[in-house]
Amino acid sequence: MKTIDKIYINGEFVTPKGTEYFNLISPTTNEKLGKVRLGNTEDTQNAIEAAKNAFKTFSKTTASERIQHLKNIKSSIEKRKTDFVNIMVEEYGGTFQFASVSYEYMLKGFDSAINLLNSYDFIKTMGQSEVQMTPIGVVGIIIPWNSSNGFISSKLATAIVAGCTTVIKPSEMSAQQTQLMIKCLHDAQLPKGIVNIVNGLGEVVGAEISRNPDIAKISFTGSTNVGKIIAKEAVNTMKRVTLELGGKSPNIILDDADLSKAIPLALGAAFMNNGQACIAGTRLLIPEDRLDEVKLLIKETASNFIVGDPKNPNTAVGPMVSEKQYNRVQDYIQIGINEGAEILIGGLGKPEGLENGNFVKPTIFTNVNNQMRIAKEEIFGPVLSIITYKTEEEAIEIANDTTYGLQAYVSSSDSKRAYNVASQINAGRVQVNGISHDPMAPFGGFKQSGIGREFGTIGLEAYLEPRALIQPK
Ligand code: TXE
Repeated sequence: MKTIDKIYINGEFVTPKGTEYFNLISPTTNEKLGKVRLGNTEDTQNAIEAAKNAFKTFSKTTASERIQHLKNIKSSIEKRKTDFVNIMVEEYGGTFQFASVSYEYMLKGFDSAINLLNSYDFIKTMGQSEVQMTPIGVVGIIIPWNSSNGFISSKLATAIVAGCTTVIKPSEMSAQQTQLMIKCLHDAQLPKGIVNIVNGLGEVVGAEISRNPDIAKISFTGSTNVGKIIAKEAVNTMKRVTLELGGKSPNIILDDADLSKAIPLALGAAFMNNGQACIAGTRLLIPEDRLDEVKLLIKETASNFIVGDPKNPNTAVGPMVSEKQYNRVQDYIQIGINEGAEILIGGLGKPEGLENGNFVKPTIFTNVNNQMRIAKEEIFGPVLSIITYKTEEEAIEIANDTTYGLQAYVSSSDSKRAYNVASQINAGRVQVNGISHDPMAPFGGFKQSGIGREFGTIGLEAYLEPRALIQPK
């Protein structure tokens, strides 16, 4: 049983002033793994103070100094691959496969950050003026549980590229993963105060970050509801916000697509990260006259999917992060049934032999229309809705008929045609004939999927403030 009773402020492990604990529960067995002591408002203020002081010097560091810090963090993370993967599997229930890929992405993220520092022009000429891209200040980073260390590392790396200092609030449910990351950052011997991490509740630590005038910008990933709360609070002190929120991503399979490729991809997109992914492809748009073929192929493909112990390297879908999340997904499956959708695979309840954990049967609904709640709302579990269409125009219309716009998927045998369709979808990223991650491409959403972008040059500029120096000719 582990007790995590330290937070990280000004380069030191300190005991929080907050005295409450949060229990860490295994998603796989529902046994208690340990507990974490939660920071309070005063802890958050101390962290912000440390970041504010550190900013005075860190904002003036050179590109080569920042590159060295990024290299040090990367090498420290490289020494602990097994721990990163195992703790993610144990604490969060991410599959071994997913945890391994996430770990590799983390490392690649540092390479991209170093490339960015080598290539980005912090002083530009615009018109007849010199435009200096200056670090914005202390950045508050508020993140969820579904890829905790991935979010910490990518947002922190961008902050370091920009010359910003940080106060990070991860989810209380990710305390062991956070602790491991803190050890790596500490071993990397970063200058004191450039990274401060406070475990705690959203309404306490997150709320203080949102309201404190010494935070210049917030980078948030999480639910659309909490994103709105943060944005409302942030406006009081004119903090900049980058919000990466929910999604209900459409996956359009065009009538000429090779289904033997498109269907496994569709299931991969729907069930990635146990379905707990903002970019999950949760609405599968199928040409009406290929529905029977699709159903057959889905049943065949899904029958090979292993649901179960996330430690097993062959497992495709592990448990939901918490009992609360399990119940939420069950509620949505019931809603789908009540709305008249038909279950192609899966359904209510736990898979046989997995009654102890928060396991959901991966569920695919047919006979869904785009106005049903299961097609409109983010479920955040392995639940996929199949919607049929008659024409390409109708497919695009259905894809765009959503309040979200984070990601979309298009499959076609003709990549020019796929690009043409992709160009008409209102989403921040469209994956064409596959799924990949490009850490230099902007990531973020149209509409209620958020504000702003992370990654690459566009993501970096959200951590910078332009200052134009102008003098009369
Ligand atoms: O997310 P929250 P939750 C969606 C998904 C899921 C639902 C609820 O649909 O079922 O959200 O998950 C902090 N001020 N996503 O409740 O609440 C909180 O402590 C400041 C989508 O876990 O959005 C955590 O650190 N901060 C998503 C972070 O916000 C506050 C990923 C995210 O938690 C706060 C996760 C407040 N008032 C869930 N309240 C995605 N897009 O990837 C909470 N927080």
